[in-house]
Amino acid sequence: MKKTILAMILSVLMVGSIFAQQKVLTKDERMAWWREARFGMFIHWGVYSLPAGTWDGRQIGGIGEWIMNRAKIPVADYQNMAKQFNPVKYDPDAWVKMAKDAGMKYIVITSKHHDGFALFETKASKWNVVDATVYGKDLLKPLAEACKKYGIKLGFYYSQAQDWNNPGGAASRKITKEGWANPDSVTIDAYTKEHKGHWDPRQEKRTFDQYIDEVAVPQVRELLTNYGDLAVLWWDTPTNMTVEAAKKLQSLLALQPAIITNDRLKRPDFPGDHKTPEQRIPNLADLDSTDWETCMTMNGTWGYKSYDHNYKSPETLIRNLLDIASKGGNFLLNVGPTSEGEFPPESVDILSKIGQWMKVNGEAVYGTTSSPWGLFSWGRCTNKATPKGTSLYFSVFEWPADGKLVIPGVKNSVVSAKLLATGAKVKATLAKDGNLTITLPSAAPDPLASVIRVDVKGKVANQPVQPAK
Ligand code: JFZ
Repeated sequence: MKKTILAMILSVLMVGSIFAQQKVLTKDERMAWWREARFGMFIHWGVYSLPAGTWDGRQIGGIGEWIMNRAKIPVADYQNMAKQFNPVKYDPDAWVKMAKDAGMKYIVITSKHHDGFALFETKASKWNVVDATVYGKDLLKPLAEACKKYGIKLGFYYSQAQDWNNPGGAASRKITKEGWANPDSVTIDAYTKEHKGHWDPRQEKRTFDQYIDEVAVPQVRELLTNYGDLAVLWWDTPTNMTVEAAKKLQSLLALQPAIITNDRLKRPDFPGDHKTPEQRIPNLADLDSTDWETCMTMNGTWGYKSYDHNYKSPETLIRNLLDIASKGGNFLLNVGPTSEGEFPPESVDILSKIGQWMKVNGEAVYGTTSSPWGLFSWGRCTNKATPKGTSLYFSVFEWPADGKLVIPGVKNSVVSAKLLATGAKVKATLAKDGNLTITLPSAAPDPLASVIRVDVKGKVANQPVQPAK
């Protein structure tokens, strides 16, 4: 008896001292690396990469990871299909290296998407890569190791509410235009209407609350415990979420004191640390001081679809990144690997082209803050405080025909100006009226986006947004 009491007192003291050592971080402290990073990789990977957009010989419309819902595939059939999931070419080291070489600073991967399939070892459900596939190994452990090796931050996407295979999980019928390749082809049959989105009685063998307690909460605890330091927890689609369920999930985040979360746990009471505009870049006028991250696909789907080759150009994606950085946001660019575990060749090519550009021009992105001028018709601006003043980065999309770039309202004296692409100095003259005229070579040195860095003295005040030449 005495021993038990002594043991209890000791353990209370130990837990107390662990908490005492744990410094509570402010939001600014937690967000510091994220605001500096600006660019990350989203990875949507799961057993949906195996049908890759085709079921029963039919091409299923919409985004690939929704195939089970879109084609109303019965639970047994979907799980039977998944047994063949065997990503023998999965090379997490190569994945992380591709992200790093592209200039990305963090990775967010779908640990469990709406089909409920866990890419990790879990005691809460047999519906996971170890127990339900021939592959039989945790996919996230080696990714976490590779991220550590290359100094890339790792985040987990977790679909906390929607789960079409673990009984009790929600099934959304609400289809927003964003995220769907062809919203017109959506049909909702009478059964799913009556069954709140479900299409298989097996999906209703538990209540939503039971699902939260028996699957979501234990799995999120596993994710926050078994993979070392986690940078981000990316919730998604709060269908049917209750405040109680959200509180349970949110309280688990204390397991990772530095973690950052998004605004998709439950709306509107759980805003998280940042907003998540999807497939679009917000207009300047719609932004407030809240941190934000645009997530976007390279083609038209998040999860791999064998026949979607409609990729955006590296030029568009680099300009998107510059547009986003000029407005103070982050860019989370998606890759949907194949069921064998490879990035689609188009994605590999795009990543390497972005990487080549970032190697030369990355300083116009990392650690920058939004443009003091708003948008220019010919391009974008980012800026960064230096020990002596400010570096202004002008990214030119439309090269001026007369070789002159005029920036109005400049009050700081110019120290130097150069093209990042060639390193060549350019003439930058500040007139009395505040017009800064940069004289450029006749052709753009980089067809994707040419950056001119102008170092000025002092801080640069925000300018009234005005259309510039
Ligand atoms: C969700 C998922 O359903 C989709 O599969 C993908 O993972 C994507 C990143 O997130 O889709 C959404 C979520 C939110 C909105 C639209 C699509 N939204 O807020 O408009």
